[in-house]
Amino acid sequence: MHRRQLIELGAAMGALAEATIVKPLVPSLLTARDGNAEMRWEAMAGQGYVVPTDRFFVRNHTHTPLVDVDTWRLRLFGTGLRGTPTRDDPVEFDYADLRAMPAVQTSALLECAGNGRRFFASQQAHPTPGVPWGLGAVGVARWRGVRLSTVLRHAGLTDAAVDVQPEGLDPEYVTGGVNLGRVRRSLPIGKALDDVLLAYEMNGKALPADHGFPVRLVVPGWIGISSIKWVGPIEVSATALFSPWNTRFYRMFGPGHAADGRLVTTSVVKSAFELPWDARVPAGVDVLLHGRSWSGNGPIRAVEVSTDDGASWQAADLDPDDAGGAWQRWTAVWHPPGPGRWTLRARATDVTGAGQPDEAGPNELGYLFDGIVRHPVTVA
Ligand SMILES: Nc1nc2c(c(=O)[nH]1)N[C@H]1C(S)=C(S)[C@@H](COP(=O)(O)O)O[C@H]1N2
Ligand SMILES: [Mo]
Repeated sequence: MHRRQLIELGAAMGALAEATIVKPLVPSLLTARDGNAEMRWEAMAGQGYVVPTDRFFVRNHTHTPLVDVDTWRLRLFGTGLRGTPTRDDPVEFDYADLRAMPAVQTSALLECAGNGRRFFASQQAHPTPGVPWGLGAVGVARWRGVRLSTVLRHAGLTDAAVDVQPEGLDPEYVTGGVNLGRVRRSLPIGKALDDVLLAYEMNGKALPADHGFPVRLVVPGWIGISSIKWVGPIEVSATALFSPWNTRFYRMFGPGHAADGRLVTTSVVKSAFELPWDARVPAGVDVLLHGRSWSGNGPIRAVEVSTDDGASWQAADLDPDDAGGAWQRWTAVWHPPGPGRWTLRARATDVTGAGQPDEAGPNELGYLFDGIVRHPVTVA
């Protein structure tokens, strides 16, 4: 074998050994990014309300673990539970126990806090560390599972509980030579009892390995890190709980923020066209632009589109089926003035009146990009 072939073989084997995601990363559906995978927005063209599982984004701090459901247990412990069960002697539920509890189904949106991060660099000359997502680290799925509140009550929740901290069964996260332990992030008890799900199904099937099999949290409206995958232990505490995921990461740091940063909880307003980046559209015809907008604050009230560098804006037509939903599909007609390079813009306003500024608030770790994205299109 030639040296060159050997090198290629070695690289291929390395890629296999380092594969962090189980499902196939079909290039027309997903873009690989540093061991993570981003949905291609053009892969949503002609799709329904939910994102099919084959193109749902994946964000792994390490890699997808293969959890044995027969030995898997949810293990609840801490000072917020009756009798203060300990980590070594917790209240346990197995998979069948969860399946036997009242089930609920909901369509909820999941979005990485860093979705849109690359636009801090490309549009605002402010590059940050972290996965350089475009707009595809987001998706809506149909989740089925049991309410976290139901499980907490079965486990003996007391009035003293203030924080609930689920922990993943994926490998411990090591960064900069320091082992930060298992991925975990606390939720205040108010949110935990409100609308949080312990989901065991996604889009009508058992959770896939990459999305948290056997059980994950789904925390509607809150940034993706809240929705811990492969959950095993859950600490329920009468005092506040801290981890690097609420002290060091997922906080807004930098000018305009306190020295210890501001905790990120809910997602911001965003909009995306269901088009490839640098899409090519034929000249001389009207184009029906399709897109979706969403916000962690609640439903979208209005969407506007500009095709002339923001000089004028037209109201997009909102799909009435999505009113009050996890995201909002919309369309707008565009008459391209002629061949050449054009830039499309979309901006949405949510029920709270929050909109999308020309520039997102810069922050050191590149979270919560809510700026208007300039989407290049070539008419030829
Ligand atoms: N245990 C565990 N849970 C996790 C993560 C992880 O690496 N480990 N990543 C989080 C982040 S940052 C995001 S954005 C979402 C992504 O969920 P998905 O991969 O199902 O799209 O999962 C969250 N839950
Ligand atoms: Mo994330």
